[in-house]
Amino acid sequence: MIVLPPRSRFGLGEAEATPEARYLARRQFLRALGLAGLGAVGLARAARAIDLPALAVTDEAAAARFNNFYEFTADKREVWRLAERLRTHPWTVEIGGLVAAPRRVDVADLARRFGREERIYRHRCVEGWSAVIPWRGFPLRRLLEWARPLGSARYVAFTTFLDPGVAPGQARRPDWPWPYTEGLTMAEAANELAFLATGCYGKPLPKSMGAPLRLVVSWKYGFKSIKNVVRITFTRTRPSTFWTTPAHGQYGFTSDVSPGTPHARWSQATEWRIDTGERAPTLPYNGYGAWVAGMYRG
Ligand SMILES: Nc1nc2c(c(=O)[nH]1)N[C@H]1C(S)=C(S)[C@@H](COP(=O)(O)O)O[C@H]1N2
Ligand SMILES: [Mo]
Repeated sequence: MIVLPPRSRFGLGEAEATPEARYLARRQFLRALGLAGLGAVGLARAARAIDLPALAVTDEAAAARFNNFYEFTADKREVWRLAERLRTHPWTVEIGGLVAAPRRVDVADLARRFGREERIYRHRCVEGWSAVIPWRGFPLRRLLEWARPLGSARYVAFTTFLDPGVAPGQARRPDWPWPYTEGLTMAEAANELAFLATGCYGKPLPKSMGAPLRLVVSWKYGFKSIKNVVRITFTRTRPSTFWTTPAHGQYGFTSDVSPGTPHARWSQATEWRIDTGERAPTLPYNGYGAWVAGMYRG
């Protein structure tokens, strides 16, 4: 039986935790993931900086002005203008479901707590366009360790804001399953690539790209990288997600980038860059197989 010290308002922070409490919390977390057996090896691997491929970054203005954010409009070149209406300060994120202690936390507090690093990732939309974005933020894994999901948690669900008064796309399509939701398995969420972005190009996120907090899962089609997160919930059963509801149908929960599996209406073999227009072959797992393919074997 593990006994942790009493919690502060936001629970036991990394900073104020004793090394021993931190160790125990981590053990508990690993056990919840079924990774306890990995022991020191797993921890060492997680701690090592990851050696991502060097990539030519997309032009910043192109990235901020060509977007999918259906809450506002289906017109990719108009999202940035409409998204300006959204108020993103202050911003609270609810963390709940199957966790030791549900919490509400200000997004600025998350950024302070988990620090920030830069990750340059490819982005591949299921529609066939791509970009390379220098994100700023922290690995989702850090938040998981802090939130301490219970052993019964098998999935993490993410939810975007709901406010049809501010978001014309939500008002125009009452038949769509708002709010936008997405989800990952616990193993996917704990993967070293899974990232929560608070910024990009060395600055806070523009609203068009999901300010103030956005998931980035670079090995999956872009729609999994949910913008503007208001809630993170740990669940036992697989959460329903925006594009897999009956209204949309065609994409599955996993949706890893897979050039050999065509969409019902187009090939996924190639992609075009939103800044240069260049066409290139699409890579399995969007080029991140070395980090993630192991999760899907067997
Ligand atoms: N809340 C929300 N998140 C979202 C979307 C959306 O419409 N709403 N679109 C998704 C899709 S389809 C893609 S390709 C990416 C686009 O991210 P970008 O505009 O920053 O390139 O965001 C994803 N996250
Ligand atoms: Mo997309």
